[in-house]
Amino acid sequence: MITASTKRRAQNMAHWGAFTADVENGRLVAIQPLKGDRRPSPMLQTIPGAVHHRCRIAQPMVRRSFLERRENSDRSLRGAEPFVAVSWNQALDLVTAELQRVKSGFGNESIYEGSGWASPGKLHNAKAVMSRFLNLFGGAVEPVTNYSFGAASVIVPHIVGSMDPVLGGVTSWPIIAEHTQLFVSFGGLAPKNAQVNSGGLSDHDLHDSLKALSRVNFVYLGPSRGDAPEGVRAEHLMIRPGTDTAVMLGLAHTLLAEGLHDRAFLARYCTGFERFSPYLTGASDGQPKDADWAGAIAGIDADAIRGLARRMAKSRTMLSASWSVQRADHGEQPYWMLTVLAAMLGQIGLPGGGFGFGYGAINGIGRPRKPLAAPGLSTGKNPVTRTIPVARISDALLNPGQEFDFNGARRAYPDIRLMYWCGGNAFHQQQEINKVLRAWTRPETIIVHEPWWTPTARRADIVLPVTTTLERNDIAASAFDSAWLAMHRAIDAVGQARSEFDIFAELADRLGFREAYTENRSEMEWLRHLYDEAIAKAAKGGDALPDFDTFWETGIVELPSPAEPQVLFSKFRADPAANPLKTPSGRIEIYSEKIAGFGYDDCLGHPAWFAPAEWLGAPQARDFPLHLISNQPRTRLHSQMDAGSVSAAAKISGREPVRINATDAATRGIKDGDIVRIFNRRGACLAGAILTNDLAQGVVELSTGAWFDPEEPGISGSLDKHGNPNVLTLDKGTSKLAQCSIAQSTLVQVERWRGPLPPITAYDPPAVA
Ligand SMILES: Nc1nc2c(c(=O)[nH]1)N[C@H]1C(S)=C(S)[C@@H](COP(=O)(O)OP(=O)(O)OC[C@H]3O[C@@H](n4cnc5c(=O)[nH]c(N)nc54)[C@H](O)[C@@H]3O)O[C@H]1N2
Ligand SMILES: Nc1nc2c(c(=O)[nH]1)N[C@H]1C(S)=C(S)[C@@H](COP(=O)(O)OP(=O)(O)OC[C@H]3O[C@@H](n4cnc5c(=O)[nH]c(N)nc54)[C@H](O)[C@@H]3O)O[C@H]1N2
Ligand SMILES: [Mo]
Repeated sequence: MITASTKRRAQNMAHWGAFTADVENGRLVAIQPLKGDRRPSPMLQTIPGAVHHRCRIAQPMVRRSFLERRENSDRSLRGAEPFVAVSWNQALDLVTAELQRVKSGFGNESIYEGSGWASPGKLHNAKAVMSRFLNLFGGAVEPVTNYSFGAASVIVPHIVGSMDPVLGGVTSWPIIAEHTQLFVSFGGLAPKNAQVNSGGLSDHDLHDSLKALSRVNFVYLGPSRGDAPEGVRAEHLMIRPGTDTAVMLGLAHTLLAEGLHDRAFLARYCTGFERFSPYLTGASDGQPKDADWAGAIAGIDADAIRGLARRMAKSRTMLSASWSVQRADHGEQPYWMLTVLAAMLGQIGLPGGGFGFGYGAINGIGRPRKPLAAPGLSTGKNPVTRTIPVARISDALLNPGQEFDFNGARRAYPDIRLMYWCGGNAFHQQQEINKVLRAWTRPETIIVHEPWWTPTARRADIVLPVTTTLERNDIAASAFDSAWLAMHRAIDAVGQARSEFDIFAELADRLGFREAYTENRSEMEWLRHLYDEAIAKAAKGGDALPDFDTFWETGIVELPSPAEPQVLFSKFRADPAANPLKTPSGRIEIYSEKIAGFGYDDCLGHPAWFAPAEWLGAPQARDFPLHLISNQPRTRLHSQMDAGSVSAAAKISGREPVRINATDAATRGIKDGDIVRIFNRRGACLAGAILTNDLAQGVVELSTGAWFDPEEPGISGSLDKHGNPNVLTLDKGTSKLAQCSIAQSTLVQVERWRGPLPPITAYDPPAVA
C-alpha cells in the first residue's frame, strides 16, 4: 500500500511522453512533463482525469447469460446485456475452466490472442505477458504483420532484403540537414504524430531536428496541408488520396523519357529494370505511364510532375512516404515504386539521397541511435505455428477453414473458439465495425483485460480490470528513445484492478505452471533481473551503464549515441559484392521473380498502378463522392483515454470533429460546428463539422479513436453516435501478398444532421445486474 493522505511525486511514462505525477490523498492531481523534454505533448494532461474516470472497470465482471450458460450463451447479446460483478476467485476459476474446456475440446489452435498498443513498460507489457502465459499453456494463434506498416513489412523485405528503410535504418536527420537539397514527401510528416513513440520517450526532439533543415526544400504530396512539417518551407501538391503510385510512375516516366535516370546505378545495384520499363513506357500494355496520365489520375497538373522529376534529378534528393500511404488498397505498390524511383535517381546509399519510409510517423524515426538490447520479458516459444494476418481477423472468425493467400502461401483460417484480448481495442483497430460485430458473435468465449470499459471490454464475456502504468512499477525502454526511464508506482490500484502479470500468475497457478511463469520473482525482482540482463549485454558491446539501484534512484539512464549518424544502404553502395542485400539477387529488386512466381493478379513482379477498391476515380464516387481519410488523432493515442480532458476538449457537441473542405461543406449546406452524418453502404456515424481550406476538395478527415457508440448496441448497422471512422472503412486486404488493412481507401457521403442529438453513452459503464 502507498500511504494515503500524503503528497508525493512519482515519475512515469506514457507512449506520448515521460512525466512526473503529483499525488494527493491517493489521487493524481497534476502532471508535469519530464524536465528536459523540448516539446512535451499536451496529451499528458489527459492522464489524471482518465486514470480516475468513472469508466474504469471496478472489479471482475461476467456477462450475465455467459455466467449462466457458458458456451451455450446467446452470443448476439454481447454488448447488449448486463454484466454480473464477481470476485477475483470466481472470475479466475471461470477463465481457467474456459481455457481448459477449449484446449481439451478443440486444441490450442482454437485460441486467438488479440492485442494492440497497450502501455509502455517492459515487464507489464500486455502482449508480452499474455504470450508468455499462453505459450506455457500450449500456445495460441497469433496475428502477424500489423496495422501500422503491415504492407511494408511484407513487400520491403522482398525488394531490399530487410526492414531497414522502415524501422531503424533510415538516414538520420543530421545527415539530411547537411546534405539533402530536396526532400520529397508523399503523405508528409504530420506534426501531430511526433507526439508519440512506441514505448514512450524522454524528449520530443523531432521538431528541433526539422528546424535544422532550413536549407532543405520540401515538397509535400498528399491531401492535407496539415501534414507538412511545422516550420519548414514546403511546397504542396494536393494529390487525390490513393494516387501516390500513379504520381511516382509519372515521375519515373519523365526521368526515363528525358534520359535523367542513372543507368550505371540501375545496372550495378539493381535487377530487373528492363522488365519494368516496358510497363512504364506502355510498350507492354499500350498505356505510357507519363506525367499526363498520372496528373489526370491524381488531379494535378502534368507539368508539376515533369518539373518535380527534373528537380529531383538535379538535386541531392531524399524521397519519403508516410506509413499512411501503404494503409490503403494495394499499399505494397507505393513503397515498391518509391524504391524504384530512388533507384532511378541513383542516390541510394549517398548521404542525404535515396529514400526512407515513415519519417515523422512517430518522434523517433530518423533520430541517430545506437542499437542496444533493451530490457524485455521473454515470451518463450509459441507451440502453435498457425497465424493469421492481423487485419484478417473478421474473415477468420466468420469463415473458419476457408483458404486464403498470404505472401506466397495458401493457408486456411483457424477455427477460433476462444479470444483472449490484452492491450488492444478491436472496435478501434479493425475496419468495417459492422462486420466486426458479426464476427464477434462467432467465438464461444471472449476474455478481455482492460483498465477501462472500452467498446471491446463491453462486448466481452469475462472482463478483468487491470492497473494503469501509474499503479505499478516498470521500466520504459523504447527502441526509438535516447534513454531508459524508471516508471515508479504513483498510486494504489484503482478499484480491484490487478496487473496483467499478477493476473496471469494466478491463472498459471491454477493451471499448474506458476513457477515456470513467474520464475519465483516479485515485480521488483523482475525489474532488477530484466535491467541486469540488459546492462550485461551492453557491457559486452563496450557500453558501461549504471547498476539497477542507481537507475531506480535517479530514474533515468541516458544511452550512448552512435559514433556516426546513419546513411541507409551506405555499405551496400560502397561495396555491393561484399555487402549484398538479403534479396534473391543480392540487389534491389525492381523486378522480383519470387513475387512474380506467386502468380497474383493484384501484385505483379514489378510495381504497378492498380485503381484502389475505393477512390475519387471509382464508379462508387457517384453515390459517395468524398474520400475519407481516417488518420491518427491529434488529441490522443488511437482510442486511448478518449474519455480524458484533452480528447473531450476537441469534440463538437460531444462528437469527434470531421474536417471538410469549405466548398464541399457549402454545397451541402453545412456550417462550421454543425453535426453531420457521414455514411456509406457499410455504416454511418455522427461527427462535428470543421470547415477548412487546408484539405483538398473531395476529401474529409475523421481521425480514429472515438469510442464506438451505437444507438442500438447489439444491432449491426446501427448509427454510431460518436464518430468512429471504422463504421465506414472497408475490410479487405491490400492484396494477396500482404493482406493488410486498407483503412485509407474509403468513400463516403456527408449530410447535415437534422434529427435530435442522441446522448453519448460510450463512457457510461454498462449495466451491472
Ligand atoms: N480507420 C483506421 N483504423 C485504424 C488506423 C487508421 O489509420 N485508420 N490505424 C491502425 C493502426 S496504425 C493501429 S496501430 C491500430 C491501433 O489499435 P489499438 O492498439 O487497438 O488501439 P489503442 O486505442 O491503442 O488500444 C489499446 C488498448 O489497450 C488498453 N490498455 C492500455 N494499457 C493496458 C494494459 O496495461 N493492459 C491492458 N490489458 N490493456 C491496456 C487501452 O485502454 C486501449 O483500449 O489502429 C488501426 N486502426
Ligand atoms: N497523436 C498521435 N500520434 C500518433 C498516433 C496517434 O494515435 N496519435 N499513432 C501512431 C501510430 S500507431 C502510427 S502507425 C503512426 C501512423 O503514421 P501515419 O500512418 O503516417 O499517420 P496518419 O495520421 O494515419 O497519416 C498521415 C497523413 O497521411 C495523409 N494521407 C492519407 N492518405 C493518403 C494518401 O493516399 N496519399 C498521401 N500522399 N497522403 C495520405 C493524411 O492526410 C494523414 O494526415 O502514427 C503514430 N503517431
Ligand atoms: Mo500504428
